[in-house]
Amino acid sequence: MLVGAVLAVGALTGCGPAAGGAAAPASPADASLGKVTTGADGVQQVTIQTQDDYVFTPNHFTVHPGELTVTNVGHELSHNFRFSPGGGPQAIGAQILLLTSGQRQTIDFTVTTPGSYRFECSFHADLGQVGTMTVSG
Ligand SMILES: [Cu+2]
Repeated sequence: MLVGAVLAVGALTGCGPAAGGAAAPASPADASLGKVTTGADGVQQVTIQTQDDYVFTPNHFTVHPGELTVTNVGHELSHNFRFSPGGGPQAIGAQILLLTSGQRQTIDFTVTTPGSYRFECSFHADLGQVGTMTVSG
């Protein structure tokens, strides 16, 4: 299957987390993770995953308002996904309340304000399970 255009969405420079010690996952198992695609209906979609190491892969992506799928490929841990309260220029209420092992869920969200939005697993945010979504203008 042909996958359509590769969006050259901005230069993803400066992706490094400001905080030290955020160990990157050993291998980007799936190259499609974090890649934004646009469906026939114009809705953008992006998929990230999490596992048993308290990390979202990737922990940064850039998107317009759209649809987000989060997959837990972990074997033991359950996670959730939400945009951190007060973590962006606009509140995003869409969230995944519980993501058990092997499960994937999709949320739809609409934002109109460009900027950076912090997301997290609220269970493990203290362990560094956080990330940033950039909404481009
Ligand atoms: Cu978690």
